[in-house]
Amino acid sequence: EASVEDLEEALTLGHIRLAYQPKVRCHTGTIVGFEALARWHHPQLGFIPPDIFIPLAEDHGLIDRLTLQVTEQSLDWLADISSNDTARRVGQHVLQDTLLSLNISARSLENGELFDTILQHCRDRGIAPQRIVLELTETSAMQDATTSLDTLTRLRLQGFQLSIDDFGTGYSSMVQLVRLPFSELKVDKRFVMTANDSEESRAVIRSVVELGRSLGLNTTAEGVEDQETLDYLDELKCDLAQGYLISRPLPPEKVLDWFITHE
Ligand code: G
Ligand code: G
Ligand code: NA
Ligand code: MN
Repeated sequence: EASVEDLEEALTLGHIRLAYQPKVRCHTGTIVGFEALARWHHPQLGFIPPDIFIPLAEDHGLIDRLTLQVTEQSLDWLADISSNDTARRVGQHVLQDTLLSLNISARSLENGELFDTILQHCRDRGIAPQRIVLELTETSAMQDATTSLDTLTRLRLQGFQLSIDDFGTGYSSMVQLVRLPFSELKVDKRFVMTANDSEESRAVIRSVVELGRSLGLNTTAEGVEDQETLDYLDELKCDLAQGYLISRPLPPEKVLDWFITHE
């Protein structure tokens, strides 16, 4: 069991690393962006999953520190893969426009200063905030829609893109969805992973894609594990896909190899 002291130590020693999972267009397979996912390998305890340490960080006031570390690390990485140097190595410039998705805890939305810092980190690296997608889970985005509205509107005005993660598992009303300034809906992977076998899952996916289209939002399906599901999503005109079929979350040193093989 990892304790909060272990986590503090990991933050101090820089032991929280990142994996990057590609997001592609359903129809063409072209790369659109990467989602940064936090990883913690404890020297003695081994791999500790984010489902364990993210709630630990949230419950002990460490989440903003973690979010900042994740942000700085991934912005450094994004600047690196966006460089002319990298473009020369992979023979093209597409990576200069790729998006970076970051998972943001509901807790952190209460901290306006955190996002001023994140914006400054973008500026320091010459990265347009338009390339940064902040993912909030459906439940956290809708939790306190009136207070979130101010923060979210401000983030949107600063240029950040906003995404609702795990969509379909919470209880958003149409009114909330229309009012909050989101640019993307991510269909929860539990529906996508069961699409082949469950008519109910397919019904949920169809409705979310349709809803996204009506509201002018991008729809992304996460948890795409096989070609049949990807074909189905393409048929529905779902915009983007993410999942093991395309790629598992990759350590930074493997991303360029993946990209070269994939293109
Ligand atoms: O990487 P994995 O698929 O196991 O992620 C499990 C959960 O942890 C997901 O809900 C994911 O959103 C969350 N998660 C991963 N990295 C981060 C992070 O940097 N910040 C927050 N808040 N959540 C994260
Ligand atoms: O809550 P969030 O959407 O951020 O969670 C992302 C999590 O989903 C990550 O932990 C990632 O490892 C996992 N994931 C991504 N693609 C797939 C997939 O195709 N299948 C499964 N089972 N998990 C996936
Ligand atoms: Na996510
Ligand atoms: Mn999700």
